[in-house]
Amino acid sequence: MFNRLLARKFSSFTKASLPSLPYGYGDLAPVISAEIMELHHGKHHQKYVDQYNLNVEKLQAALAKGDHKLASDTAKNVRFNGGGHVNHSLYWENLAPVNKAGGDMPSKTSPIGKSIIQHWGSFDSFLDNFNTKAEEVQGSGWVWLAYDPKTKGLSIQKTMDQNILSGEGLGEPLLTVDVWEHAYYLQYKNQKPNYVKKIWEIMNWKVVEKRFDTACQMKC
Ligand code: MN3
Repeated sequence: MFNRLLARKFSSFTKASLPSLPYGYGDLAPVISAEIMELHHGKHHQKYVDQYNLNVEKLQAALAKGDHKLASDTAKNVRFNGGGHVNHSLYWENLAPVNKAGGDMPSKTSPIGKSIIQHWGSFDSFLDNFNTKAEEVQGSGWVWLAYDPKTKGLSIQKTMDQNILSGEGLGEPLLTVDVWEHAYYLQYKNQKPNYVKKIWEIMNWKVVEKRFDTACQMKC
């Protein structure tokens, strides 16, 4: 009886679901084509969600059975697919169509604007440093503008595969760019630098500012 109750309690988890986008698949064109968006959100992100949910259930079953080898193997899949879901959700949210404030840079006197200028001297210098960091990602990964609550500092970071920023101890995410090939290859082929340069035209800085305010709890 107790075991059954425990199993029921343990197996109730809130499944991940694919977030709907605040814009249409074609609305980020010409920076990101509708074809890429449809595949990236509808197929790739959906698969991370499905595999995460499936592997959490497998992990629960393995733990209930006391199969620790299977639990350990399955936990890797939970981590990878859960990271894929979290990272893509952040990425969609920090993009916006050009006619909906996409690409509008923050004011130089806003908290995030001041902080960027303090760290990199100018917005252009920040963008150069970010684009260079994206080039340094060999294989699949993500590039981030990160906030470290301990030092109150901004930094540009990269994570590999679907590792999440805070999980790597690299701070809180303010902005992310997916640099897996599936994010750009259909349109930009092998020209990853062109994709990263263009993405600033659809960056939603309002969301970045909101994340910054939340991360530093207005003590910037
Ligand atoms: Mn992706």
